Amino acid sequence: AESGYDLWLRYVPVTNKSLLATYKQHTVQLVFPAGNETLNAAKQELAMGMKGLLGGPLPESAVANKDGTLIVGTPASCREITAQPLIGQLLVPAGEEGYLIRSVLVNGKKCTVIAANFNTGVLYGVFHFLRLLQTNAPIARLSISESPKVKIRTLNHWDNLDRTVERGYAGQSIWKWDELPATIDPRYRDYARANASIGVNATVLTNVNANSKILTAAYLAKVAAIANVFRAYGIKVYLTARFSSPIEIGGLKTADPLDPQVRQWWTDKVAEIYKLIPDFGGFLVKANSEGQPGPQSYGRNHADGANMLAAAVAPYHGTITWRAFVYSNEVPEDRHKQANLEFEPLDGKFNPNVLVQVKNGAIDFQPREPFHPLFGALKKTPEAMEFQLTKEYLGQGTHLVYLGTSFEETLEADTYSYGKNSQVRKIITGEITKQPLSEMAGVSNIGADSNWCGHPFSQANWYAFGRLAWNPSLSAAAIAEEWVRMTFSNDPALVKPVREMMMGSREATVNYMTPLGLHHIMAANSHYGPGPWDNALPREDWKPKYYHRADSAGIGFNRTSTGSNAVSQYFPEVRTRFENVHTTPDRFLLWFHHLPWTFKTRANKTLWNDLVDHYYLGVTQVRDMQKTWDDMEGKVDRDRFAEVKKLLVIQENEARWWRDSCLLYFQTFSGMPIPGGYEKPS
Ligand code: GCW
Repeated sequence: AESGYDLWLRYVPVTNKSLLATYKQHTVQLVFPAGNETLNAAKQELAMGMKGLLGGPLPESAVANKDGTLIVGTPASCREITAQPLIGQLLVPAGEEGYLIRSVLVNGKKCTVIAANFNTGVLYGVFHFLRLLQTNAPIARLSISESPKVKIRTLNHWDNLDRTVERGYAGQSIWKWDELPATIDPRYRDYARANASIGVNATVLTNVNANSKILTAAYLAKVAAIANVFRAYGIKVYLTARFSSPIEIGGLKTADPLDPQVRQWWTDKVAEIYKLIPDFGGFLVKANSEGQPGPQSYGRNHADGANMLAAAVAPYHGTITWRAFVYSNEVPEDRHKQANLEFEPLDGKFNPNVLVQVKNGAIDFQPREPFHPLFGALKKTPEAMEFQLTKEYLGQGTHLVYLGTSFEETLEADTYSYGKNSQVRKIITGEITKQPLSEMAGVSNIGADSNWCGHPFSQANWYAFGRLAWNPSLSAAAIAEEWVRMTFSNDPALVKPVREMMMGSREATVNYMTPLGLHHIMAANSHYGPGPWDNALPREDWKPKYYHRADSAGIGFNRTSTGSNAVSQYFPEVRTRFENVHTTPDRFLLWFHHLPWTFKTRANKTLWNDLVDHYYLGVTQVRDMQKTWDDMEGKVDRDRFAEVKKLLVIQENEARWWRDSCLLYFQTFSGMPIPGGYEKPS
């Protein structure tokens, strides 16, 4: 039975006869001397892949003496590569993690070379080569050169030490703290393989709502055991640091970042960590947000806090990623503005090994948000991207929502921070900011479920994240296609419809949940299901009314200069576009404007009718997804077919639940009818 455990690394036989023949022609034998754990990992993967895809491992040879030899390694590991001056030249721009895959003549023989400057690049190159076969791509004339555009490509696990996962919908945490370090779950290695296959090179093992216990000696030994597995795959381990750790596990009276004893405590703690884990990556910190401790508790600011930790890890080349997701204990006038208000004044005050990590939007991983106004606003500080892979506000474990399109939308948004064409992606990579450090993080959707991510299609979000962190210019559609081919099949009758279903899936969810710029109208606490009505939560800004502001006059959050003026935090071109209702794109209409129910939208409808149409369209789109999937019967193994089918039934039900609840609720304000021709809300 197909459990989905193998993710996109299934390595099933190539069925197309003529392709199989050419693939075999180009993989007649293997020259791959491997003398260390990373090269061994790459070699094992290649053997596994070849066996699955082509039916057998390649015979090994010391020299390239036949056409069709595959040569793999670095100039240091492989003489056939050392002997090629051209390869050496081409490798210069590949840097630390890059690689090339080329069809070249070696000793007069037609060979394929997978070469890198360093071992991890070889591993990445091998995965790329396997991907070519997995996706049935041609391999006869290759001239591929790749290197990552972002330096730190990180999964953020919101995993707790008791194995619960905050906003996790795929079972318990895969980190089995109770049996570590003695027992090493084989799954850690498969996790590393999956990540290396998409270029993820960093993982934060613990929740940003951190527990200081992770920094005790007993837990650090467990962390070291995990790091020992990941090292071969080029993955560095990071931890979250609870700011009050010096008090909680250090016995100090304060955690004031300017207190010499506190600073010494962190210096010693970091030394202890690096003794166990010489390649430890550093810390991710959530401070003074949602009740977490932080420097502000001592009258200090984010830079004081970050720099204290940065100084401690700097001698070991560690980094500090400091989150800009700040949400205070006092009810803000508009929480949209808080991050810019707190961080803009600190630009230039952070140590060089600090990154500020910004969520894609200013509220909180909504089905759709405009890009965060902090992107491009910090000119002297590297800004890291934080995307969410786990679908907290997006149907969680049950709805099929491909987030590649959502990531792409944010990465391609133009901030105008350095003039026109200052896309978010160029800020993240450092292309226009010239920042030497860069990072993209994804809040993990991984758990102990047999298929890792809960919904079979949620694996695509992990995959898309990794591919975009490697190269933020890739297209969501191309990534979806790769994933479909590797995860399901290369059958053209499956690839195109399933890819298109994925490409439309997020828009469908926006339509049945929060169309036209609505946001945060989910059920309280769980954030699952609709909840636009009042709730019993104790704070005004925890009630959906704070966001949708519906009344008899209209609906929407006025964030223009006559309202909260959050638009003022965007660069002038963007600000003016959002300030004016006529230049605000439909998708952000109610995000920035409070409009009368009878307002005429671009579609030349009343706002009410447009809203109704979007909610109904969302349901129709889910039904179309069901039809598409039904056609895949027999083209996908029975287990995964049945599981997705079952989940789509739930999704259709819940899309109607969303539509009907929201429309019936908003109708109490608009007092307008559902236009004729539509099925009745139930
Ligand atoms: O969206 C909120 C989530 C919290 C999360 C927080 C954050 C880790 O509801 O569960 O806490 O964001 O990103 O810090």
